[in-house]
Amino acid sequence: MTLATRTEDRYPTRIPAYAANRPIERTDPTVWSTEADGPIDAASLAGYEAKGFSIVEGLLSPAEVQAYWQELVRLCKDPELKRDDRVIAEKSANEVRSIFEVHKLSGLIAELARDPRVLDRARQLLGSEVYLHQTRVNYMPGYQGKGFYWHSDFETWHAEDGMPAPRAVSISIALTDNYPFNGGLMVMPGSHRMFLPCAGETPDEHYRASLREQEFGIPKQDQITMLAVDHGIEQFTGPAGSALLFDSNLMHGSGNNITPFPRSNIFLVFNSVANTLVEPFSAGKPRPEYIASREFTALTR
Ligand code: 6CS
Ligand code: FE
Repeated sequence: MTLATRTEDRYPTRIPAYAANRPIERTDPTVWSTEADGPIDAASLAGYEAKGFSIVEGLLSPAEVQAYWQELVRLCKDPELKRDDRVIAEKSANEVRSIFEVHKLSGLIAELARDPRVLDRARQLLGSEVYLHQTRVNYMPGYQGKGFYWHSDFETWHAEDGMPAPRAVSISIALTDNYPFNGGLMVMPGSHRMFLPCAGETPDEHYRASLREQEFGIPKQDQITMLAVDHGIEQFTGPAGSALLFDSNLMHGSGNNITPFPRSNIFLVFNSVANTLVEPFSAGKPRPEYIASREFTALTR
């Protein structure tokens, strides 16, 4: 590969420990367009710019929640799917943890990604046409649901999928009530403006372990402490049907769920068509396309 084609790496990560101890100031905008370009009003845009996330209460109606919940149950019980690589089981139990590329397994979810309430918000935040980088359903079942340690999604998508800049947004739609006690997502407001390089080299086929329990691409504790002290921690709680929109570089994590109440959501990740994947910035091979799509055609209604 000649130097000319190598995309400049403004967010180096998975580097030796001595070098991975200084946060990098984000050099990209968070919100890429204005109130005139979509359904999000100026105040909510300003909130998203400042905090790196925004909550939409009642994005889905109770009837829609019921329909998508049925879809999750159908997918979860599908015997064919059980052996599919896109189904990730919990580490400690034979329970479904996540199903990836769910927009290809469910026409209903494919439609949801094109719904103006979802698609127009993603376009407005990213200031361009968008495509689906990744979709999944997380079950976070009762009693056995294991959480996700603190991480930035963009750190992984940059290192392992070749995503050049943090110009992507995740939309997490709650299909069950999110309580503080059943593994609700925790976020550090404003942390999206700092990129924390992580130490260590990406192991081959890292995704086979990381999607169950991530060990590489997580920041050192003193860096997490610094962010938590500077920004605090907020938790996404709310009734089924609410949605959390969050920046790809927002520091987030969730606890285990030992309650009887599942914390299930649909997770749609939109990337800008101006930010399409190149070679991984810090991994040997790109991850499979069901985790990081390389179909860059813009989504239309
Ligand atoms: O590696 C990934 O792409 C996934 N891992 C986590 C913990 N969150 C984002 C994403 O779904
Ligand atoms: Fe994540």
